[in-house]
Amino acid sequence: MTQPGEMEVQRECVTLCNRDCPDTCAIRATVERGRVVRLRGDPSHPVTRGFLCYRTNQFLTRQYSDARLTSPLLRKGDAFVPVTWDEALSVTATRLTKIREESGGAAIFHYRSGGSLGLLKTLTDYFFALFGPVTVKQGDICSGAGEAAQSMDFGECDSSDLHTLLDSRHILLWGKNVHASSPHTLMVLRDAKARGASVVLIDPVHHEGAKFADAYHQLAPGGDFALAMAVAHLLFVRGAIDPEAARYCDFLDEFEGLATSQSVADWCREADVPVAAAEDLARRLADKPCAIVVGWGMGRRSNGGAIVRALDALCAISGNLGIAGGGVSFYYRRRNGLEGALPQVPPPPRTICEPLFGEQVLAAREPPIRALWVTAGNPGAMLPDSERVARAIRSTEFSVVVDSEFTDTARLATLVLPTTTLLEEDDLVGAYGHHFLGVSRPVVEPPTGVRSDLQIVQDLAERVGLGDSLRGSAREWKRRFLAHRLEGSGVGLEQLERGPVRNPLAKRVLFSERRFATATGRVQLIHDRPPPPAQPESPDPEQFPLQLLALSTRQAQSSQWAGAPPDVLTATINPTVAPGVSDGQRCRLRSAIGCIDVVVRLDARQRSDVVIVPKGGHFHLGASGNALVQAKLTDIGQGGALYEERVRLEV
Ligand SMILES: Nc1nc2c(c(=O)[nH]1)N[C@H]1C(S)=C(S)[C@@H](COP(=O)(O)OP(=O)(O)OC[C@H]3O[C@@H](n4cnc5c(=O)[nH]c(N)nc54)[C@H](O)[C@@H]3O)O[C@H]1N2
Ligand SMILES: Nc1nc2c(c(=O)[nH]1)N[C@H]1C(S)=C(S)[C@@H](COP(=O)(O)OP(=O)(O)OC[C@H]3O[C@@H](n4cnc5c(=O)[nH]c(N)nc54)[C@H](O)[C@@H]3O)O[C@H]1N2
Ligand code: SF4
Ligand SMILES: [Mo]
Repeated sequence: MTQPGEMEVQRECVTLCNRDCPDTCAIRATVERGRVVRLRGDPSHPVTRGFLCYRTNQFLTRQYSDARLTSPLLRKGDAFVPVTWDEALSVTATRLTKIREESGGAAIFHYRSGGSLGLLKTLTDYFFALFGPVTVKQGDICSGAGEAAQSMDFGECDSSDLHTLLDSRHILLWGKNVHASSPHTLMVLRDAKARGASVVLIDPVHHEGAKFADAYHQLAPGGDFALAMAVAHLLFVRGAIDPEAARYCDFLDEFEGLATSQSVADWCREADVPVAAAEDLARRLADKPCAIVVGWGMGRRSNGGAIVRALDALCAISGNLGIAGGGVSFYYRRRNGLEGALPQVPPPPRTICEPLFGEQVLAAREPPIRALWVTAGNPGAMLPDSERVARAIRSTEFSVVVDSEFTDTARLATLVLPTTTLLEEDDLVGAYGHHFLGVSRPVVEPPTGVRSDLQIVQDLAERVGLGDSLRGSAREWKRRFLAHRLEGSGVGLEQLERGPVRNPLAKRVLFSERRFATATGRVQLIHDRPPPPAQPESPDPEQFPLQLLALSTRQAQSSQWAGAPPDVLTATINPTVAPGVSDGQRCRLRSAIGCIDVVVRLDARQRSDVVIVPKGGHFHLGASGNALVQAKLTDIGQGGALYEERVRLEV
């Protein structure tokens, strides 16, 4: 036993992974003499089941990397110099207060992304709302279209329990790569298969899921709306519509009109699949229960919202909504019961649409955006039209980036503030891929010189006269968030500290009463294709024949790589795209707005109209897909249409 004053030799701690990932794993960390030496998944967590993904298994190299920031860095000309926290925060308080006095809160833009899913990160939003209110982002680069689609159709965006997939006869993975992006969902799919379910993948890209699936339909990118209409057409003509559908769906006749406005063969031609693909999906939807599991990637298109709405409609008319093993799952409401926990704040004076960050920050007038504060995001690498995003960040007088790494965005900032990592996090975390809630707790203390987001805004709040509103330890804030609704439902802090708990407010089977939070209480079936928003002109498809897909890779969490980030991206293409080009050859990818070097990987299983690169490459290395991608919006929800940029390969 350890004596007082003696350092423990070894201990094991449990925390929750806060990364922007659906799985929200419970991590068991082994700590020896104050240093984490091993990470593994908690075997007792029903979703984690004892393993972590590749990128978090490798996290200790990031945690203990020399590149870790441990001091505030203030720009002096082209260089950054280390400064004390006192200097960093007093400069910040002075500059922000002056800008607010001269130009109003709207001249300050607080941008927060998903680098940590901890709920306490919203306290930075809270601080800025009280200090300003300031300009904030609107829309969502990640899931804007899909969330808007489900909110329109059902009045909310949530899912039945992940484990209800064990009741499915068929599971349609529609535009989803669980092997790369949600490995713990894969385990549930394996169990469902062992119980007799069949799994089908619908995806233009051939990935590991294609081999895992019992059937694979490799449709044209963005062809999903047409394929869904072909399937709906078949369901209508075969009388495979739920006899009760008219009771809980509005616009059933109009939806039928839309689906049958074209022949099945014509819809399938549009989707570039054989009619047999639509037949296969119609048969499975009629053989209930059949679940549709919708990927987030597919919605990142200018018809992304319409696609998700079409899948919602398929699920509804086939009678798969509201039954265990059915459903159309896009997102799990990870903040259920935690929304609205903070006191009401004044609305923002202005918003910047996230996917249009570069253009809108540069165009902002009366007042212009004079200051930027970035929390848990790396827009310099992850937002489209990165050259313009960089210009926008540089155009501000004062920009602060809070991060543990010297990211592409940090490189552009005036001031960089070093913060904690997921192993030092003290927060409350809900998942967007299942219904378990939990707390993260520091496994080790952060290095000297590093502060949490909460400590940073608390110190700043004290300096600008808002100290009272932000005061409290992380644990006290967790308790305040839980007191809002969850404690009353039986989930208290002590209970969460013993281990993750299923959110009692989440329904096991969503919509089992077939009542919906829409104005009429019924499903709103899509019956018109929403017109695409006005967009930058598309380049000539003859000159730019490939669609660029910058997709999740096992090696990285967005721009956070397990090892060194690649200095050149691998571009996977079908060999017929570039006859004469050999595997491993260095080429260039060019779009209407940029050009990057790539190393070609030939893969005959891919379609000949796409090129696949990993997402998250670094801009300053010339290895970011977003240097090529124009900033475009999805049809609804102000999402980013990221996956339809036209490019060509140059030898
Ligand atoms: N390893 C790893 N895991 C991650 C992340 C990461 O960066 N790395 N990021 C996390 C984040 S932020 C998110 S939002 C989730 C993302 O989770 P997903 O959205 O599931 O993301 P991806 O794994 O990129 O899979 C998207 C799939 O959509 C397909 N797709 C693209 N266009 C179309 C289309 O038009 N139709 C159809 N049917 N399919 C299409 C792509 O080929 C790809 O297989 O993953 C999280 N998990
Ligand atoms: N072309 C293309 N672009 C894409 C995508 C794509 O598929 N293709 N995917 C899109 C998607 S789905 C998403 S969600 C976005 C992701 O975009 P971002 O959210 O910007 O992604 P990250 O690169 O993970 O940046 C998060 C940063 O937060 C930091 N961080 C981690 N923990 C903390 C913390 O506790 N506090 C603070 N202050 N910082 C922390 C990390 O070090 C990291 O630098 O990118 C989008 N961009
Ligand atoms: S990134 Fe996702 S899969 Fe990996 S450990 Fe974290 S929650 Fe689990
Ligand atoms: Mo995302």
